[in-house]
Amino acid sequence: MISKTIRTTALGIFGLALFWGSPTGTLRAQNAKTYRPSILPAPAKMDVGTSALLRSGGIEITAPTSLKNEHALLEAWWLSSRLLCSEGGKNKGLQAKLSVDPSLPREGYRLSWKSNKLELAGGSPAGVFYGIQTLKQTVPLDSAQPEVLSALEIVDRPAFPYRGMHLDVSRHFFDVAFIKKHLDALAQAKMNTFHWHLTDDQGWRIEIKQYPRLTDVGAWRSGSQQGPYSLQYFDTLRYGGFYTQDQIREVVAYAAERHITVIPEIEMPGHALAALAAYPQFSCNQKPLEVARGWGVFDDVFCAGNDETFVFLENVLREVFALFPAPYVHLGGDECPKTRWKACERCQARMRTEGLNDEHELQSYFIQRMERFANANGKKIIGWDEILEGGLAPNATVMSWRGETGGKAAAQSGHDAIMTPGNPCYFDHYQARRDGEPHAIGGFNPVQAVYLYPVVPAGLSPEEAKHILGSQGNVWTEYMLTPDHVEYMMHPRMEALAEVLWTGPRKESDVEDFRRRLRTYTQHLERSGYRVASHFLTPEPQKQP
Ligand code: TNX
Repeated sequence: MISKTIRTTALGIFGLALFWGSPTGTLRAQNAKTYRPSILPAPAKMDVGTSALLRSGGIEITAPTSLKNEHALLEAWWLSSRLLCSEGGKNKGLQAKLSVDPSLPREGYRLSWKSNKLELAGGSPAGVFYGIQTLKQTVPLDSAQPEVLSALEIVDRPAFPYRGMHLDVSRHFFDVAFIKKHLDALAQAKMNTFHWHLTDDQGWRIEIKQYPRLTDVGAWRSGSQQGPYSLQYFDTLRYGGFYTQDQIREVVAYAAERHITVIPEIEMPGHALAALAAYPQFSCNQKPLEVARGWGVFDDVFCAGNDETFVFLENVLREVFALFPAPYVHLGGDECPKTRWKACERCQARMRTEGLNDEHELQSYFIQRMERFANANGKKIIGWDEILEGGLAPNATVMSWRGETGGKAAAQSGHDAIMTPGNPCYFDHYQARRDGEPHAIGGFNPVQAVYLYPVVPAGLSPEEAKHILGSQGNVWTEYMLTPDHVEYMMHPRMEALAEVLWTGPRKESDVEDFRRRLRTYTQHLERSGYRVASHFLTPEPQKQP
């Protein structure tokens, strides 16, 4: 057990100032305005009592060493919130006890805060961490006012085990500082998975020591498509960037401290132009190729007939597995045109020797072969729902993006699925129909649609429904050039999805309460420097489509 007492002089002075400032010389609960915390995602059960928690100075934390991080977080929060906790005018400081109670759900927690005693137990360190995220929202934003925090009893747990956000760093690149800020926002919303889309046609973003050209060549393009797709306008500026392996480790560790699993995505067999520009010998034509400057789907894909392609990809994945402790690796599998395979002698020969009837079965062969490698190395694979075509890899988890059909079919055949249907999980779609919105890829996914997303497709039996692990918001960045724009597209849609995934599917009648809590939450986000879209917070008439 470690136990620590911290007393900060600055806080003590603040405490005295408050007492002097009150008319009777003591600060009493009834004299102050009671602050009713607005927690987002809404906890499963919250009772707000009447006994007062007043501002006070010190904090004394008892916690087992397994909660070292959480201990530090609680301490940092207490000090930065400049709270003062006292009772009957006696400045007592906060006594906090953190613990792990394995009888609670793994990510769940129980929080009790009465007067100057706070007890927080989690089913695991993650549960304690989420309790602290809740705690951070119990404090009024402007701690200069002598508000009273009411006593709190919260029992909470997530509805879904997979609560994710995806970010495409290939179409546009975002540096480590941004990724960390992004992870902070995820953690605060109790999201537990970051799906990092690291490779695509327009840029390879992860250093692979054995294949330096992947980043020397594949991380850079000679220009970028600008403006609406229909304009077909390209600039001529060299654009790119990548993460070194040290940076990847730094991000993975940063995420782990926040109980976020980072799932890397290495796209195959399609969306591979950046890799093939670096190593054209793994394409069917084996001719020089360029990193894509424009968006879309490209015919040049990894050659499925060449054994060397598999050796290359296995070597790449070996390095990837060593960097990411996640149980999953995402192998893409989406939007792979079969044009080159149809004309490729090696691919056709592979189909004959393997007895494959068409190129869809060749795609299955490709993914299943890579799945065997991943499984043999202790990793499970995730693929976009195209991996269902031509036969699903035996242990694969399906990410359902073309509607719900893929996820439903996967669950019905006993496979796990993660629901990310374009509607409403694509956060690259418009969130409002009004003039002046920044250009988006299309579609319309307003916050409310995300908030009312039921996650589990209709028509599944309770057994099948267990295979729906959760959902994630996808942020494809063809039309998002800056961190500010990414945040504008993410918030508050991510918070809406976070509440669905944590609290459970929501009803129309929950919308106004969410909006109310979201206003406070947004103030917290904005104070921390996040850009938040305001359409849902201050609704205005929408244009007709
Ligand atoms: C489809 S979703 C893609 C991406 C695009 C996205 C744009 C998926 C598996 N593939 O390559 O960026 O649409 O919304």
